Amino acid sequence: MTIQTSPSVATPVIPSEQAIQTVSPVVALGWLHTAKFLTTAPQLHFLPPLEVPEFAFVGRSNAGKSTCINTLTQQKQLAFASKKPGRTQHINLFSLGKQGVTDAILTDLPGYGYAAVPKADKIRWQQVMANYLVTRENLKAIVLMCDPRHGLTELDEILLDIVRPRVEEGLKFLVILTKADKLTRVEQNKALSIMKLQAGGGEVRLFSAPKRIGIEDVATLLWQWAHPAASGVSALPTPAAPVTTVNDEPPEVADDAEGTTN
Ligand SMILES: Nc1nc2c(ncn2[C@@H]2O[C@H](COP(=O)(O)OP(=O)(O)OP(=O)(O)O)[C@@H](O)[C@H]2O)c(=O)[nH]1
Ligand SMILES: [Mg+2]
Repeated sequence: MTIQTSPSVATPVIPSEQAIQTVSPVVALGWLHTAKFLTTAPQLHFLPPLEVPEFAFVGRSNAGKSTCINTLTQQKQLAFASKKPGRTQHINLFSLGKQGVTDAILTDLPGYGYAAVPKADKIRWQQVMANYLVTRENLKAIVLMCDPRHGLTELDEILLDIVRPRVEEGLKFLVILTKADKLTRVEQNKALSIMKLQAGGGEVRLFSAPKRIGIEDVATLLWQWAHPAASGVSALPTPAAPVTTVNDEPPEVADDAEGTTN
């Protein structure tokens, strides 16, 4: 599979350093708990243009994206999590904000790499996702969910190539190593060290929904990214040119199903 992007036409804008606001995990989790379903769309152009920071949860099918959103928001069934890979099939937006004032968005994206999806659907979806990641103007951060037992897959690497120009321009990047409960402490530390090397300066966190590992840490990070200290600089990095061609209680957490391939 090859994914080509047209050359960037946007002038790179390097945001100046923004002071990091400190926040207690309780406040960050309280903020995430305000999450409400906003809308769902099969394609990018059906999404409403928004101005608040948006956090996109991406990754291999079955990696745990929907479960992570449910865990962070402490809502059992906000995002549709399932043992069967491929259950999230639309772009689903959830709004966050106290007193009914939306100040950020969580986006649950369909996973990739599920072998049973017909090839035409895979290609269509890859195009939708690439366009979303490259052109969504209010995208503030990419949260890449990765099962450390599998590491980065070929499709994860392609995704990283697609978003690299935007990350270089200031888009935040977080790798969440999911299902950390499946690893021993030694394996967790090893996975963390390896991913820190691969993440190229992005943040990396261990996470487990049933063992509640990493929840406060990830919640705090997302809150900080959504609320950079006022500095007169836009919180949102500049999007690049669109992709032109594509070929080719805590929520209940069941043990994960397999069935995905690259
Ligand atoms: N042991 C364990 N299982 C998890 C964890 N997170 C998710 N799972 C399980 O992994 C499976 C897939 O979870 P989902 O959240 O639906 O995964 P997804 O990435 O949204 O999958 P798609 O929508 O297909 O892309 C489910 O059976 C979850 O219960 C975790 O932290 N630990
Ligand atoms: Mg899902």
